[in-house]
Amino acid sequence: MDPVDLNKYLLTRSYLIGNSFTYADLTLFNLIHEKRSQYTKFTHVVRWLNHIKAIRNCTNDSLSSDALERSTQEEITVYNPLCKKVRIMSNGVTNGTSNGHHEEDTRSFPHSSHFPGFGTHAAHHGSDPDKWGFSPIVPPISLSTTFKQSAPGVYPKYDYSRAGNPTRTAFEECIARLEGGTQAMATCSGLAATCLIVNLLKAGDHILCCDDVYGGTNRYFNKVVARFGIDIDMVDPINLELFESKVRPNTALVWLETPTNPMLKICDIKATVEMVERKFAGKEKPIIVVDNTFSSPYFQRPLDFGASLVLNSVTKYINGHTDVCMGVIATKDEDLAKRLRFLQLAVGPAPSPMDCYLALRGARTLHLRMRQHESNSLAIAKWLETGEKSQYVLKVIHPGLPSHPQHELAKRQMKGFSGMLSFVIQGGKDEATLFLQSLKVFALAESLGGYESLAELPSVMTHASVPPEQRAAIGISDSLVRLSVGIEEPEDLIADLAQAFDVVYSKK
Ligand code: P1T
Repeated sequence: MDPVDLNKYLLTRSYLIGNSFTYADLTLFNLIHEKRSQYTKFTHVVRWLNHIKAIRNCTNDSLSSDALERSTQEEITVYNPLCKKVRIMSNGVTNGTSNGHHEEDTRSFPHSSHFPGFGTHAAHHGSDPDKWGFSPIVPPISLSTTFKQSAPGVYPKYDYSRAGNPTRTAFEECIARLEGGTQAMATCSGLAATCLIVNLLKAGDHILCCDDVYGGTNRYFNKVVARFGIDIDMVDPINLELFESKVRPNTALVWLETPTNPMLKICDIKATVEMVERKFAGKEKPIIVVDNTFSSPYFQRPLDFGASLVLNSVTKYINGHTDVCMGVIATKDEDLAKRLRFLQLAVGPAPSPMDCYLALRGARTLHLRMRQHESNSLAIAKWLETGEKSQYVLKVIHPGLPSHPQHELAKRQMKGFSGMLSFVIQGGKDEATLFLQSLKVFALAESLGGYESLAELPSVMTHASVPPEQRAAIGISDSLVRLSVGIEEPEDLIADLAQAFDVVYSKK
């Protein structure tokens, strides 16, 4: 292979196989190094490495190679499929020695250990230009509600857009990949996704749900689903023994939300899955659902821990621009996917193609936004906990803080933290209200996960429908403020919070 062909091969291959590099590529790369003088120039390899660096952390599922760091022109670090570090020097020597000795991966939590290839998959999945016939890089918005049939009941893929639509498929393919699933089903809101899942149940079934969930989920379960002969128990998921004790023989659905809204409790997904498997050994197991909305698939993949279904309110981080209301369910379980696809058609919570287009566009930058949400929210959480106004803050709840009671579990289960945090402000409802009204960069509004910072009072806004005694038991008091930290400059956000504290407490 001459140098030019080699370059072309590597670059073309990186695109053709979804920006993934196989072990074979790495071997080829090592071979090139060994035979460099005969086959190619070092500059070609450097160009290739720069290219990989641009799409770093791209791997395929099995024998994938290369999160790659190139520290200098002279020294290049490759992470091979076993996540061992191999250093390659410009003189062709591997790892400073000629025997290719491997070092342990020393990358530190958070960020640096995110799911391999996430950014590349987010940017490309669902968009294969060739599937449309005219090779657009961006999937078209397909508005047609119906599709021509060649004979009654004979059609290539779609017949009616409630059941499926090409733009929706593009979005679903992307999310299935990002969640580590094989299939995804999009809906017209996050709650519609919840509703679709509940439609898998029947009268006489039991739902075991964690006690702290989005207020709308609580309301739907207790005020709507309960009317159809389905019992619901809402239990603290941190107390696994208690949680286990509420499992019944007719438990058909175990519902976790993690981190929870708004108390940011961390449910142990793996431990819950193991408990359910133990209790239902040899019997039909309940469906285990994890609402991943507060984390997004960038930081947490519940299917990897054995959850049957993962749900996201796309309205939040996945779309990320506060202009689409949608939901999505992903799974690896083909039978559940089939049943949910039937329900998409039979129940009808279809998202619009326009929204699918926007949500896919949002998903393309999920990884970039999540990193900024994380660093901004951590900066704010630390400032609230120890900064100049910390005397006005009784408690800060952020899973990334060592003070969070489940910080260690959060680090095990998640690759990082989103922009969500809650804190208890000194005083009561009046102080909290004045604080929220005084914010200038943060908007006082429900919802979360958008590029812009939002603040709210769960007890009278997102969780107003939760009965007061339940709110009190969970800790949703009138002085619990929830922040959805956006991607603005962190110093501007901190200055905004500081001036709002001044407004409230200068009056004291
Ligand atoms: O709003 P919708 O797209 O229907 O998503 C419902 C939903 C589901 N799951 C979680 C964890 C959520 O937080 C939400 C919606 N939450 C808000 C609107 C909120 O401000 O908390």
